Amino acid sequence: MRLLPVIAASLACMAIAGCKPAEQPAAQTAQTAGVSLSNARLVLPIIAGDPAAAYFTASNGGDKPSRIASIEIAGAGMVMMHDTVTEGGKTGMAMLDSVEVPAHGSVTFAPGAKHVMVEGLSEQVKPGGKVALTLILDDGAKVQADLPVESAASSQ
Ligand SMILES: [Cu+2]
Repeated sequence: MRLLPVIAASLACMAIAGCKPAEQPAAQTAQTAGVSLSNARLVLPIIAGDPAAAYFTASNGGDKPSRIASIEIAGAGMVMMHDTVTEGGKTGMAMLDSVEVPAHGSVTFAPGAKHVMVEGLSEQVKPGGKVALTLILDDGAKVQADLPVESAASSQ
């Protein structure tokens, strides 16, 4: 896992080389997944044009671990999974190619921890609205949720 430097108190990372979305596996027919989403929300940036962030808890009710291979968000240009990592007193972000959701367990994406970074979001996405998020699991299954859209101020 590579540590990316934090840029000036913002979560912006578009300038960092290597900050590219993971290759997406070929989509298969949607199937019943043991993974469900809760507490999902999209938080808009304080400064227009900065990346937005999506947070949620993914729970796996199944007997086998599942793995989030990629995430799609309607109206977004680029969606990446990041972790927040502190190393040698410096905090940075690390790209996550995939994230495991343990069997009978959950994984949480939250501020200051794992998060979903969203760039190039449509200007149509406004606080109080909803935006569709799709988790794509490594077996091709998809999990969808409508995320309420919050302004950065209301989520502090
Ligand atoms: Cu990030």
